[in-house]
Amino acid sequence: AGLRLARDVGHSPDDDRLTFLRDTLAGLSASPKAFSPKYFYDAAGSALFEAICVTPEYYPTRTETALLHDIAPALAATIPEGAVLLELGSGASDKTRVLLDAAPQISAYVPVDISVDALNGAVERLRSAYPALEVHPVVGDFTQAIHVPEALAGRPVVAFFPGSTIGNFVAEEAIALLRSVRERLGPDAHFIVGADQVKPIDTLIAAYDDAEGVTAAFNRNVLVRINRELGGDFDPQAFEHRAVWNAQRERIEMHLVSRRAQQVTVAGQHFRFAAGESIHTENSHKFTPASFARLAEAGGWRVDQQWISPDPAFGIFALL
Ligand code: AVJ
Repeated sequence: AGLRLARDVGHSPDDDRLTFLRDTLAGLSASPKAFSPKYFYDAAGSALFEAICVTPEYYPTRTETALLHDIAPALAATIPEGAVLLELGSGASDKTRVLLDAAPQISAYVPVDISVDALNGAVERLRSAYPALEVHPVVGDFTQAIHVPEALAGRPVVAFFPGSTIGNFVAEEAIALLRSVRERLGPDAHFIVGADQVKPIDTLIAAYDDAEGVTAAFNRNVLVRINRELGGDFDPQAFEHRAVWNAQRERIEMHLVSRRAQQVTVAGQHFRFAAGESIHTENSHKFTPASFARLAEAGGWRVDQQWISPDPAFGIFALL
């Protein structure tokens, strides 16, 4: 309702569709086939992710939220007076409220998210709950769209990247993202990052393959989205949801595995699948305090403080 959303310069819904098309065709032409997890988050995918967060198996959201509550006073003490809180991949902005409640010195909030639907709902709710807070939403891919709006220039900046979304990136991409946050926000910026921790494999697998099949529906939804937005003819049920632990790379991988030999058409182009052939749809890297510190340092930051929850272990890292 009357909500104005900033877009990063040069980006329009048409550009977004073309980028999605180009990435999808490239992913289906690659070997092994792969998609970027950022395309999960259309309106239906964002809603399915919210549903995943309340399954009994998906511990990260409730664990991180509880940890945030526990450490809120300590975190708030690190946040400068008048700070701008800039959140990468803000989604429903539920965890943000814990910080906003604990740190009333935050003057402005800049949620950056690829899903306009998720942003709309979140911004409306935040504006009514925090009338004194300046809210400047930005629609865009946070790997490209990180900047403080002109109107807020000069205020101290605290970047916030909860949810272990950093785990979606391979090390090289995560380092590039950390570096770009540093470059764009300056040497005085703070960065609060949530990073899920390595733990027993059965706990990890269950979190990405819940009994009710919500994660399976979330995974298949990318095929539904391709059908609708790009003119595809995927039969989503002809693909099995699979979550596997890659021990060498310390990550959960999600795949969509073709149940049979089949051909799929997207935007007039044909792609063959062998029986058992997979599309790799997501990586969720898991960290230890040591592996996360190494990553942060490679990205131009150092860990100033860290908090790890009791099992299931989840980490929040304050970087400077
Ligand atoms: C939103 C990226 C943090 O990797 O755990 C949840 C997405 N994928 N279940 C994650 C997700 C499958 C989630 N992140």
